[in-house]
Amino acid sequence: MRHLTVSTLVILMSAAVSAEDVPVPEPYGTTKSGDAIELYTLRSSNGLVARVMTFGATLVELHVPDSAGTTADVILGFDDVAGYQSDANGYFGCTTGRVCNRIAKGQFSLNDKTYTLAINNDPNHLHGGINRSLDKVVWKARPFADKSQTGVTFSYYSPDGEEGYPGNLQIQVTYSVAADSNSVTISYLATTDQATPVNLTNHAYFNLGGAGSRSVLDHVLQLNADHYTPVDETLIPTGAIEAVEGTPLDFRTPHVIGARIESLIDTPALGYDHNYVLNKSSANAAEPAAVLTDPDSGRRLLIRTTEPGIQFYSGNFLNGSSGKGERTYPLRSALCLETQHYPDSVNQPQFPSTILKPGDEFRSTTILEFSTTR
Ligand SMILES: *[C@@H]1O[C@H](CO)[C@@H](O)[C@H](O)[C@H]1NC(C)=O
Ligand SMILES: *[C@@H]1O[C@H](CO)[C@@H](O)[C@H](O)[C@H]1NC(C)=O
Ligand SMILES: *[C@@H]1O[C@H](CO)[C@@H](O)[C@H](O)[C@H]1NC(C)=O
Ligand SMILES: CC(=O)N[C@H]1CO[C@H](CO)[C@@H](O)[C@@H]1O
Repeated sequence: MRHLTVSTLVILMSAAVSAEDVPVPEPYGTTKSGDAIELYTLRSSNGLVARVMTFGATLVELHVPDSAGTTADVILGFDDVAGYQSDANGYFGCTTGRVCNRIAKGQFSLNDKTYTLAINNDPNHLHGGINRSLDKVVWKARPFADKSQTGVTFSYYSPDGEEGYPGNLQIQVTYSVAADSNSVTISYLATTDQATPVNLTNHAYFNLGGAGSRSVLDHVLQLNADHYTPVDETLIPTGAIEAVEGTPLDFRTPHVIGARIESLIDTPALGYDHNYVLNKSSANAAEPAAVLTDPDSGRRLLIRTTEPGIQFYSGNFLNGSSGKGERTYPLRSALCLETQHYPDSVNQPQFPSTILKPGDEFRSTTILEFSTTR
């Protein structure tokens, strides 16, 4: 009987998600160049609330319940678009590309042509460039809702030569929240008319105790990775794939993040900032890549992805600048788990390819699944 009541309720609630629940745009400020930015709110019936905006197709807020049912916003960000255009923005929550992470010396060759990109992370190219990287452009939004989910599909047309990359690239990023879940799915689709490197990620900074909590060094992390890609002094992969076994990078079983970080502080990465090679049984399945737990609040995040790699970054450049609601973001008060192809793939023939060809589709999915430990 109780069962029947619950399922009837679920059916009623699902039926209640109709055209009127299609997320409506709210104003979120104006960019320096005068573009009006819109914010959309996606909700699940379990208390998860995600907010996304047209500037950079960015995940702005992500509220999830703790063990006691109290929600907190677990990602770093700002109160309006002006914050996202300020120097204090370390790619918070944005869509990163055309190619996330670094390309050595901002150069690559494709079909006998050499391409030169902006050097914005001396001596390398980082996260798609300077003025027109995907995190800094205004995307078109198409909100949607049906019985099972609500979401927004952002689209952007990047013309041939933008930020130095070849090909007219049509990109879509969809954020969706399943009606009766505590998860957010982020999926990407891109097509081109000339061969070009593409790999897109979301750059959310998490603190499961709530954005603005002092540290993530007490969070517990597990990564489904036996190997990583070691880097040189400019953080470019040497091309090797090495075992994590016997190093502070070994998160094959759960480890407290702060337990072994000391030995990495005097390295060029200043802490954790490493690409892990995910253990995959198949190239396309969205398999578990990482489990992050905050023992204090009991919040847990499971990340699944179709990507072959994940960058674990321990917030080594956060410096106490202020964000949402005047909270400050001190050193190592948040971390990123960026699902991706391996850095500098375009110059590393032995790494999985990131070249998208005309007629092919770039597709990639990452799922952020929240739960509690108690
Ligand atoms: C932190 O770094 C940002 C970006 O470099 C800079 O704009 C800001 O002033 C710094 N804040 C503090 C508190 O040092
Ligand atoms: C980026 O924009 C700034 C400010 O508008 C400009 O000074 C600079 O030349 C631009 N850089 C590139 C690489 O386009
Ligand atoms: C990865 O897969 C290998 C081979 O199946 C297995 O031996 C190893 O334990 C797996 N690693 C993790 C972290 O699960
Ligand atoms: C797993 C995945 O989606 N990776 C993509 C990275 O980019 C290349 C080129 O577009 C795709 O072929 C891969 O599928």
